[in-house]
Amino acid sequence: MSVERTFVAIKPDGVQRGLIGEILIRFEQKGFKLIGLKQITASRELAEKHYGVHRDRPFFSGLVDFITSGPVVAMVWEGDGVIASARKLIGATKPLEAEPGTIRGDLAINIGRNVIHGSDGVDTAAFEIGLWFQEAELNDWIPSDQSWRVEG
Ligand code: DAT
Ligand code: MG
Repeated sequence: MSVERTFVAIKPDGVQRGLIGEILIRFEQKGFKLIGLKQITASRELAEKHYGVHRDRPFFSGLVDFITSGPVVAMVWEGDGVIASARKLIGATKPLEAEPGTIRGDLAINIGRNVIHGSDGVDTAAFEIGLWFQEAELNDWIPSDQSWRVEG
C-alpha cells in the first residue's frame, strides 16, 4: 500500500449528538495520522461543490440543507491505504446495512443522518482536501511512535 491522505468530516448530526470524541478516537487508535482538523459551518457553495456528483439526485437539496445546518468537524488523515481503510471504519452508506463495529453501524440509523463522510477514491480525496482546507492548515509531522506503526 502507499501512503495516502483522505478527507473525513463529522456531519452536523454527529457534532450535535456529541460524537466527535467517539469518532476521532477510532481513527487515532487505528494508527492513522491527523494532518488537519477544524470545525466549520459549510456555506451552500462549499456543500454544493462537495456533493456535486449528486447534483441531479432527488435528495440533493435536502442533503445540502442538512450539511450546512450546523458545524461539521473536517479532518485530513494520512496513512497506508487510508482512503479505503477509512471507508471501512465508516461502514456502508445505509446505516442499517453497515456492520456493527463500523462508525455508521454503531452510531447511526438513518441514511440522511449517517454521521460521517469519507472520500471514496484518490481523486475525490485530493479534490475534497483542496476544497475544505488551505495548504497552510495541513500539518506535516512525524509522530514520536511512528516506527511502531509502520514496517521498518
Ligand atoms: P457515502 O456518504 O457513503 O459516500 P454517497 O456518496 O452515495 O454515500 O452519498 C452521499 C450522502 O448522500 C450519503 O452519505 C447520504 C446521502 N444519501 C445518499 N443516498 C441517499 C438517499 N437515497 N436518500 C437520502 N440521502 C442519501
Ligand atoms: Mg460519497
